[in-house]
Amino acid sequence: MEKLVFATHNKNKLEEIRNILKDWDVVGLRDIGCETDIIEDADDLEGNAKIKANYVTVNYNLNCFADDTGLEVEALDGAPGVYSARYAGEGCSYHDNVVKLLDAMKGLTNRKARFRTVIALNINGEQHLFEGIVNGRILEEEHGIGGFGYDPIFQPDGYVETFAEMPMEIKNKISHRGKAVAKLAEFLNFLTNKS
Ligand code: ITT
Repeated sequence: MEKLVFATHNKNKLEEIRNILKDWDVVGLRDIGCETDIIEDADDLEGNAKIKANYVTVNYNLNCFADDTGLEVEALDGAPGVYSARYAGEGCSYHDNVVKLLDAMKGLTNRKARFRTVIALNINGEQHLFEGIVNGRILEEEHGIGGFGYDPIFQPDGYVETFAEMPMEIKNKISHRGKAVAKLAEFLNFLTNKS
């Protein structure tokens, strides 16, 4: 199996993606001895995904991809967006972010939101971008204990459960990252079959 680095320290994301890219030996940053916390200081998701993928390509010369995800809430003009990880401040927990968002949305009737993922793939000296979006709404309280991040308050359109109440396989099928990774997988299959 060909090795492909997923430039993340996030174990949840690594596990989710290994479940999707079953034909590849997907390894995380720690697996290649990279403990660096890569600074994601771009002002959009595309920029941050490129920063992380380029870091691995430049320093380790390995085929690599990175993703960046944001939760974009319509009534908050797209916030927390690119700041989703540190919405409640540097070093905050997932739960701090959820509490801050519920607070910011108190009394708002427009609960529409979407998760958006951008993946940057650096392979064979080229860079390719893939995007995945899932639309849904932010509930008024937390439901479920699965998943991570904002999952307990995000209900995807067409479902009565939040992401935190669904089996990972269902979330992966319909989620922002699932859709972006499906595009990535299709492209990787195309490359494999070509060679
Ligand atoms: P890396 O940069 O190390 O990959 P991260 O935790 O910063 O990991 P992202 O930049 O992709 O992850 O995502 C930013 C935040 O958005 C993340 O910290 C979560 O709070 C939230 N998030 C991302 N994907 C999510 C998902 O599938 N479900 C719920 N929340 C998610």
